[in-house]
Amino acid sequence: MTKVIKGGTVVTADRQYKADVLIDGETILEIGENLKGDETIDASEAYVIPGGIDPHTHLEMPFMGTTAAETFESGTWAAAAGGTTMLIDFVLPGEDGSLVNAVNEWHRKSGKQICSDIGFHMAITGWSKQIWEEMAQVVDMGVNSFKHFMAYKGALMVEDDEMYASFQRCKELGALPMVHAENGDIVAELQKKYLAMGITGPEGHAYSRPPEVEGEAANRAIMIADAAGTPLYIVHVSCEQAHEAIRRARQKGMRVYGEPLIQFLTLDESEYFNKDWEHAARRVMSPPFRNKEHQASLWAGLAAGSLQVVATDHAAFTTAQKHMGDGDFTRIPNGTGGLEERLGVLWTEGVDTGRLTPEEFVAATSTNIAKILNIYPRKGALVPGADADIVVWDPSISKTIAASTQKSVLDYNVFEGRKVTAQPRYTLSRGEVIFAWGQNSQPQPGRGRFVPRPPFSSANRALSKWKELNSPRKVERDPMNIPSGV
Ligand code: DUC
Ligand code: ZN
Ligand code: ZN
Ligand code: ZN
Repeated sequence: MTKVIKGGTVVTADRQYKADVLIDGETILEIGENLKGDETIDASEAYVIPGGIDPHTHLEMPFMGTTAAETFESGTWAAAAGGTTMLIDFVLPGEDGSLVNAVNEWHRKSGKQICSDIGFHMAITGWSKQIWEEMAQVVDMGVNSFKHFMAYKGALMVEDDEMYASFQRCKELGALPMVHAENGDIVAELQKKYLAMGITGPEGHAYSRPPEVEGEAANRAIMIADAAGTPLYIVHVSCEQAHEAIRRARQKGMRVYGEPLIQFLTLDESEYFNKDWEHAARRVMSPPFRNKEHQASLWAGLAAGSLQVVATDHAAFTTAQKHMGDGDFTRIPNGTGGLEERLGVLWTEGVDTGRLTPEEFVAATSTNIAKILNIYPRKGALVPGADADIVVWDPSISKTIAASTQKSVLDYNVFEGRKVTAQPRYTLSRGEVIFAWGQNSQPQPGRGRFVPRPPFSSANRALSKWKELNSPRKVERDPMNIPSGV
């Protein structure tokens, strides 16, 4: 069975051109003029883009005494409705601390539910011989990225020596280290300080996590990555201080990647101040929203290429869950939604305003992260042989974002009332239409697949020591890197 997407303007990360896209089964067969297929999908007056990839979600994540409300089913449906055909979810180790068991648990939770394809990152929340060993198994299971929390002291936070050891292990295994960059010690001090001052509401969350705390951690993580000889991916970059660290590192030839969130680009810190408790608490996430100067820095970074990826950190807690933190901002579950809105809001605030070209939009929502996570060109590209994850992106469909019409299970939307100027006419996942504008049918849960991501070749691993690392000599396992058994 073939399908042809007809009459649209194909937009990739580097160009736009009029062409039809012929799909055979699950993959793209040909891109060219006057193509014919068994079935026709109309793309006239629309763009044809690679499906969005959201590299940062927390579906059904146990966190801060509760579990994120978005399920793999509702999350992948919401994603499809917004033009996102793949998401990468963060696996957190459970009580037993086993990474392998955690990956299996995420497969168990997600497998029957997912409506589109997914991948996993693994979180490193401590350090032991078992973790060191299991990291190799996790890479064999198709997970080639490990995230380190520099915040959440007493819970998820890792120390510098642990991070250094883990980064070296990543280097050996061809995996990409990632960090949540916030200085957890300073955050803990500031939380105590503001609570002691009687500031207990959500504004205390913003006060206790200033940009300096993020900038310090970003700089430290970059230096540790350089010492370990690995690239580094910094998740949820919210401020100029972290962006500056990334810019500087890249200028020196280091492979450091930065991921601003759609929320940080378009929502600012005024959401926390002089607002009712619920309004502010629904927007509590870490790092918090910043002021307009920081937003301008992030937009500039996307245009200049010093920031590469726009994600959501979709961690959806209902209003009832947010109320768990009544009377103490440190207990408000951290997280906001955005999976369904990411492309529409970025198009409206980025492309419509002239801040981004359509090609830069495609790069930031799909192509760049596919390259960074080693799934390109199977994902993130419109080329023959690639998975037919494709969106017919229609700049004549506008809508006003409202919780009442979203696919997400949340009972609110942080973008409520915002008008977006383009939406998917069709979303295809491996050749199947899983969303059509104006129709409300849900894609089949369980049709999605886990996409294993292979380890990187040594050329991709190198940072500033790239010449040394790039030599054909196989990297020896370094006995100094084996933890003494905590
Ligand atoms: N930040 C959040 O806001 N939620 C989930 C985890 C994180 O780092
Ligand atoms: Zn984080
Ligand atoms: Zn996150
Ligand atoms: Zn309450």
